[in-house]
Amino acid sequence: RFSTAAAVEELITPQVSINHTQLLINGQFVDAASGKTFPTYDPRTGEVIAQVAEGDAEDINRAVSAAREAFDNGPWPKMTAYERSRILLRFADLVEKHNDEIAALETWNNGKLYDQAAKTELPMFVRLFRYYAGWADKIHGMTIPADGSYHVQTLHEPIGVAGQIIPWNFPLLMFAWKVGPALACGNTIVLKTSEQTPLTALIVAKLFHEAGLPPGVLNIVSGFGPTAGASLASHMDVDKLAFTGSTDTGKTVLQLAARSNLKQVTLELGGKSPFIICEDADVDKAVEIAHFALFFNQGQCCCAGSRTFVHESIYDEFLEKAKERALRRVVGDPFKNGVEQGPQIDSKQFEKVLRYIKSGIDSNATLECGGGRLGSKGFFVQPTVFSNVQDDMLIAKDEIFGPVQSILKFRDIDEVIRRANATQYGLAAGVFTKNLSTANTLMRALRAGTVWINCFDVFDAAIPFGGYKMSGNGREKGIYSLNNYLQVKAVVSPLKNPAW
Ligand code: TXE
Repeated sequence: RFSTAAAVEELITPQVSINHTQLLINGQFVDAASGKTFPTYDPRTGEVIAQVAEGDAEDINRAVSAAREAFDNGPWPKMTAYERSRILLRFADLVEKHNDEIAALETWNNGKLYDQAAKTELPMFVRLFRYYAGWADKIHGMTIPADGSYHVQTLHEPIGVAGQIIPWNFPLLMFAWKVGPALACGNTIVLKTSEQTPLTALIVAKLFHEAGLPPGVLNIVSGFGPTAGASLASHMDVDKLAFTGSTDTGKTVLQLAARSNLKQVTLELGGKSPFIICEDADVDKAVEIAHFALFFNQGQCCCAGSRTFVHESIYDEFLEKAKERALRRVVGDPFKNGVEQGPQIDSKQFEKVLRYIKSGIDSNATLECGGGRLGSKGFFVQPTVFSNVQDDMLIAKDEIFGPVQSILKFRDIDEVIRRANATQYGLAAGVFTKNLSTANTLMRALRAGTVWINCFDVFDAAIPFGGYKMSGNGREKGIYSLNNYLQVKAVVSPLKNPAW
């Protein structure tokens, strides 16, 4: 039924070379202390595209020492905020100049659409750094009218060395969400990339140094979670940890932080976001947005609209059209024009998605289309739609992180609010209605960090993002993200000098 199967067999050769595979510590590319490397893959084929230095505890120690030295004694904290801002701006210009080659590497290592990387994600990356460059010289404290004859002020200071652990679904955007605010506030960083996608962070970090970033301010360690990641989370000389990934690993890093030095932790974790389509919705438009909300980025989005709630009065029409739309979805080489869906990131995620599809079938949800692998190599999955999904099925409860749409029927607003909120997660939600009071009711009742009304996945450097409940804590992007990287110091002095 999928006319696109052939498209995944003939692949375009990426027009980019891989020049950087070592760790970046103290401004230098270096091998791992152990000399070890690990393979990184092309998800279109499952073939190795490079061997990358494998950082572990010793490399994290080296990187944290460099970041500590840069914070305590380097030029970075002494620089004026304006100078820091100009480095961020120069960096943004350099990335913009190399947009297409960086995007090609992002697609090669991740499998996301080249068009999406080149025309949306890289420009968004640049925009984020320009946004944070704008903040660097606008961060300041307050004077406070306290009781008594005292002059009271607050200083907003960088926290120190920030450890950052990022996932593979948006390697560059996750880099920008974390590195941008940390540097704007004057911190230094050790960033551990995901073991699936170590390549693009290395090129952009090199460009950062070309833009004038002093050595030791931004250190990049490639490596695995239980080794490099755990060492960073439990390091005694890391002052702050920012993590994006699964809820289980979020719990682990929070424990590691608590057991070591109580470093401050922000977490951006999984989700099972409801997308609620009300009875007055224009069905064609709702189908298109709900399709995008789930299938975007191969379904590998923490905020994916993975529970499509449809009002019973339009359910049958919606279902027919949603299935038709999924069957039209073009799956193939993400480098090709017109392709809408590339491969899943790796065999582990691919198998996980197929397991959830099987669980949907076993629990008697109706498989409307898809349900299997596409092609014979790489990690392509057929766009899959389930109807008759019930709240207690695993496919309605767990984060599948793949191109699997689950459609659920509802009768009235109170019922859908209760069901939408009956989840351990609270990252995002979508509402589709023409009725303003329905939109207002749902917007207030849904327990999620973002509510999109008549749209989905609208992101901006200034819009905060983060979760309620087990989707995490803290907010990234926007003015709120700066708090994650600042200490507030209260300074108190008598208005008149005491007579001593
Ligand atoms: O996540 P992990 P995985 C969800 C999604 C996906 C599932 C598993 O459902 O199917 O998580 O993906 C590092 N100490 N999300 O296995 O393990 C790891 O090296 C310190 C949602 O990729 O959470 C990587 O850099 N660090 C999500 C990062 O954590 C550790 C995006 C994420 O990996 C560690 C990705 C440890 N013990 C997956 N173990 C989102 N919120 O967008 C692993 N890591």
